[in-house]
Amino acid sequence: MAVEQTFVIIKPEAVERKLIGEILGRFERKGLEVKRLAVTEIQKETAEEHYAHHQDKSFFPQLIEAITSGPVVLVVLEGDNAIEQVRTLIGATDPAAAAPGTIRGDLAIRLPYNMVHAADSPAAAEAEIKRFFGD
Ligand code: FUP
Repeated sequence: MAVEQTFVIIKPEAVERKLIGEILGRFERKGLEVKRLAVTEIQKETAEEHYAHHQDKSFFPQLIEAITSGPVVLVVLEGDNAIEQVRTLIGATDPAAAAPGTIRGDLAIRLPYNMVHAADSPAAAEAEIKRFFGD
């Protein structure tokens, strides 16, 4: 079992709803360690780079608008198999379909407002930590 680092964004809708503690608490209770934490706002150019793989989708403008609409929390988490563990904890992309017990299943109801982003592979985690924390 490899110790990994993964990258999470607690999105503006979660910050607005005062759910930072609820979401971080779920990761901590699972046994993951918070290694880095920052409250910031994501610039439009950074958001467009982060979601570049969706740039041709009809929901792209709405997605960029949502992630840049207010403060976010950037998080680096570390632990055994952290990338897959966090993807399991957050649940399916569409909160309407996400299982109860998951962050998206419990706290959100409609796209694009699914509360959190989490890296989905080791390559993505490394690139995203570099993009948002700059090293
Ligand atoms: P995920 O990795 O689970 O965040 O999923 P994706 O990379 O596929 O999607 C990135 C973001 O695009 C989601 F968080 C929400 C948004 N999205 C929509 O708004 N509509 C869709 O049909 C799919 C994704």
